[in-house]
Amino acid sequence: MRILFIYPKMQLYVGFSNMAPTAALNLASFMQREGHAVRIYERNIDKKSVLHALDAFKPDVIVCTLMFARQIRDMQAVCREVRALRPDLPVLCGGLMASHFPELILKEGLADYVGVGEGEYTLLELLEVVSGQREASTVQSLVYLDRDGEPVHTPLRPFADLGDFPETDFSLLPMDKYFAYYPESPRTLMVYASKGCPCQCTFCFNASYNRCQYRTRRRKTVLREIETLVRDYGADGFFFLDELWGCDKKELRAYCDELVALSEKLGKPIRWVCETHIGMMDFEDLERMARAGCFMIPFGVESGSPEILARIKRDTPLTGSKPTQTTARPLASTRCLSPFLAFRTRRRRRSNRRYTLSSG
Ligand code: B12
Ligand code: SF4
Repeated sequence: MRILFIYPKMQLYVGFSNMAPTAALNLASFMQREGHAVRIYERNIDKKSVLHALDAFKPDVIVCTLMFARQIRDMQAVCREVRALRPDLPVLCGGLMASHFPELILKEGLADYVGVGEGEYTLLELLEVVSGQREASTVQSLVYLDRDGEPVHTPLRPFADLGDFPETDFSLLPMDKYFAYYPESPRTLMVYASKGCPCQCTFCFNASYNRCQYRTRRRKTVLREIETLVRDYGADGFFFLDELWGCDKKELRAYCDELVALSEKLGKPIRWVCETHIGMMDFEDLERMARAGCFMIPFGVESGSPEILARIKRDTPLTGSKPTQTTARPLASTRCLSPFLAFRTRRRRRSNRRYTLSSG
């Protein structure tokens, strides 16, 4: 089938640069490997109308990725246009935001089906539904409206092995439009090595979206992607999108060693940023990461108060020496940033601040 992926406008705040829609890009790469023709109509970059996208590609189906609430307005506009121009085209939707509010999308008439969570196998099966070869009720992780307009939720599917997914095909997007600027690496692009996190912080999407499962991609695939982005697209830095980079210590060490080797092979430094859990890293890890090119680690501290941390289930035991701004600083200028202090109560504010300052 011919699949037109639509990524609605992000309406980013001033200061955010455009970033590649990794979710749509990975899904499109997978569907391409499965033999479908794909194109991504990226509304943050492509200023042409949807009519142009429909005429140029002549899709059989529309797949819309909705990651954030701020994309809904644009999705409404673009879906209305698609419905008016090509009422015959099925519209399928997925992504983080759609996964959390599928009924809203369906009742607004924005899509015919909503896939919940990771889309690769759900979308593959959904294509059989829209081509009349399969009943929607047999597709896991799907939400749709029955004849009476009542939502039907099928059971969630088990997680796939990320090793079965193909290498990302970056040629599907104009990657040079997505460089993020850091003084250490002015041409930074995004990659990911794993999905999910074993922790269950109450405020985080991880428990519902990833069901607290941590899964890794094949290291070789990720490193090949990094090599392609440096060699063919001129990237000099990477932001790992993983929820919890380095959760598997063996992988952490292997990545660091292989990034050093890759940087020697390419003859240029590879700088990178990752996000992780403050309780997981010890000095040795940080040193290794800094040597391998890591220059920034935005940690979420949330609160310094043990009581609040317990209440939000953010009290995973801290091991090793606590890495903080102070301990990380001497490591080849690695920055440990963003002590996100999201949880404060008026009564506890003073003790919270005291704990936070003493632990940071
Ligand atoms: C990259 C990223 C960004 C980038 C987005 C760039 C872009 N163009 O997409 C930037 C920096 C702009 C960003 C901004 C924000 N972000 Co952000 N971001 C992420 C991050 C790190 C990665 C998302 C990603 O691409 N994952 C990789 C892809 C491959 O995984 P995936 O999403 O599961 O992909 C699958 C599904 O999307 C599905 N799918 C997609 N389309 C379809 C279609 C169909 C039909 C089907 C079946 C399936 C399907 O299939 C995909 C492939 O498997 C996540 C955390 C994370 N690690 O996921 C946070 C995250 C999504 N962000 C978050 C937040 C809060 C924000 C901000 C609101 C922060 C802020 N306060 O400003 C802003 C919002 C910006 C806006 N305008 O609305 C939260 C959302 C929380 C929630 N409950 O929804 C997250 C989860 C981080 C967190 N732990 O809190 N973010
Ligand atoms: S450690 Fe981070 S990614 Fe994991 S559940 Fe907590 S906030 Fe979410």
